[in-house]
Amino acid sequence: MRSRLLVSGFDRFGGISSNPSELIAGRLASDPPKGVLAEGVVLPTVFGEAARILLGRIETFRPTHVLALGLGRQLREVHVERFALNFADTEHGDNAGNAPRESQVVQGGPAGYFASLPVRKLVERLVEEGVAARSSTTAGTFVCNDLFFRMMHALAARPDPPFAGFVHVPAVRGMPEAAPDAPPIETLERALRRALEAIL
Ligand code: PCA
Repeated sequence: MRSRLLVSGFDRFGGISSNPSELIAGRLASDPPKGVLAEGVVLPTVFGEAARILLGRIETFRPTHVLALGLGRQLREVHVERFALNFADTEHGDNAGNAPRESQVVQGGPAGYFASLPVRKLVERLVEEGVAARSSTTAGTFVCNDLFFRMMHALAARPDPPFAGFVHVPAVRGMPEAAPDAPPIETLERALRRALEAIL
């Protein structure tokens, strides 16, 4: 069966100059790995709302694989996330002004879920493509983790769920927030396409 990839990114948040996850998601969707049918979606950086939109797209597109992307503004390398946690805590509001403190994403839900995309394989392929990358045990406690947890929680209830995971990218070259050795966006895009080719 032909793989169907749904790839998401986020809009700008918290005063950043741009969100590379939005651009990369768009480029991967319009130029997907060979033989793969892909769709992209840009999500608002809003607790709950981002997941509602992504889950709607999962319903209509019926992907075999879901890759959610976000910016980790303080990161120096790509983080392939292993766990989605049932926890939200932020000092800074999201794009709608929500700022949950020490709360559960889903009241009474499980503590967490594993990503179902092959984390180690993705990391290995990214590194082979010359991109600094590692597996990470937490996607943080802001909107990215909220999206990741809600997605995995919803998919856990389905009989034949798509493989799903979350990847944080660092600020890219040209952004004022970027580290001096930050990769150009094209490098990240190419490496992620190659990594996806290996798993789709
Ligand atoms: N990064 C934020 C939310 C949106 C994004 O791109 C995060 O890491 O939670």
